Amino acid sequence: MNSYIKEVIDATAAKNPGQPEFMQTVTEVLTSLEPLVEKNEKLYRENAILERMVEPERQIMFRVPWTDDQGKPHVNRGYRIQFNSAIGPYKGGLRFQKDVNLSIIKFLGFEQVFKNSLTSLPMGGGKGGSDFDPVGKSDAEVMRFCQSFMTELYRHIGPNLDVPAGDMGVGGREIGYLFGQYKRIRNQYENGVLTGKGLSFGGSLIRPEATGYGATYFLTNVLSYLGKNIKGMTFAISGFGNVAWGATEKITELGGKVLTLSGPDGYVYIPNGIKKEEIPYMLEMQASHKNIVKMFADKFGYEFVPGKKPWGNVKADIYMPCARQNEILIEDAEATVKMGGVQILNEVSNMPTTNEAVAYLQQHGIIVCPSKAVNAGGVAVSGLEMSQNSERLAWSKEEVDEKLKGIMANIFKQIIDALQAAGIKENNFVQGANLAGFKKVADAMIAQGLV
Ligand code: 2IT
Repeated sequence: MNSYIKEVIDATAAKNPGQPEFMQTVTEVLTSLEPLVEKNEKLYRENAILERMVEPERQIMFRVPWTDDQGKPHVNRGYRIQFNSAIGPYKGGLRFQKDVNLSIIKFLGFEQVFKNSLTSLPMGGGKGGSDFDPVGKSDAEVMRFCQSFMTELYRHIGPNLDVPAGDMGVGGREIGYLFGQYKRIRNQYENGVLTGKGLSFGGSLIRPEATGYGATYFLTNVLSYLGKNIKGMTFAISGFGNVAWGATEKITELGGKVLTLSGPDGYVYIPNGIKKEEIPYMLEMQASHKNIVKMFADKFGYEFVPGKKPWGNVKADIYMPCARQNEILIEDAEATVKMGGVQILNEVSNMPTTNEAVAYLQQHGIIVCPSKAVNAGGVAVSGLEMSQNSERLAWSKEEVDEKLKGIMANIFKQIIDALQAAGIKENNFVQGANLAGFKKVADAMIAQGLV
């Protein structure tokens, strides 16, 4: 390994003990940058590019007190990591989930920097959230939590400073409550401060669908590059949330067959592929906030496999994890290869695959499309929402969708170009995405001096 890369990985590990997810992505990204760092080592060292790339510009952690419907007090921890603003204001979602910790928010923030760069829109990288568990909470409890969270967060964000959005556990309902409190405290109608808003107050058409649609558009670019077609291809999808829903809709529309959905409780097996009319039920399951996928199997009479994930258990042409980080472990990768039949892993959730599992799948001829590129459609349409808010105009569904398609095609092109520039012959899209996303941010940082 290049000595500069090794030094920075080692120093980052020493400085950030107890942050396994953050170290996982730092190791994955930095290691893959070898061709670029070899070529530019002197320049990058003089500008402390790698050292600055792994150190967030600002890290905010705060107390979030709130009371439940019985009047009992609770205290959660809030986070906002403002990772890199070289190419635009910090931009990235908020995750409300019980396991959230500093390592998870930092891994998400670090990945967001490169993902946002790949969209070609002027957005820096940030991420935030809380260990608040939305499962089983009433609307009123969620509202009080969001108001308390924003009462601290408002002073750190703004349309030209930092623009949060949703992620796991944060959807239209939460963004509405967060925006209401921000507007009240600031006494200004700055709707560009958050994206993923409702249509009546500055939200963009296609934003709810954008991550899943974009992931499917990305895949269609990959498939045509490989001389293949999505029609008739089979898919195993995990999750049943917003991202899985958008992907399922678009895949089904384009003639693909979605064979599975999953939840924390297990997976549903749909032998002939989900039917168009069954897809809207995914939204009802989400709105119930129960977080169980068995509801789908019960409703439509499909087989439910408790406590398992589809990986290595279900044969499908394409795997599309849409649930959470590290859901495909080395044992899942081994089972997948042993079972055979899987051609492409199209990662939709952020970092769904461990570094070891990615390497194993690639070694065994499975093409891995990295989440940084595949799921960038979500934040890309957030960027388009910011544009519409600045213009004080709203674009049509067709206009946003066309722009999203163009952005996803352009991301794939950047990956191919980066691999060519580095003289890499194999279809290592993981490396290509890192090289392309990183280079633009590094160039901007060098131009702006040591800040
Ligand atoms: O992971 C992601 O890119 C998101 N959760 C969306 C971020 C955004 O600002 O729309």
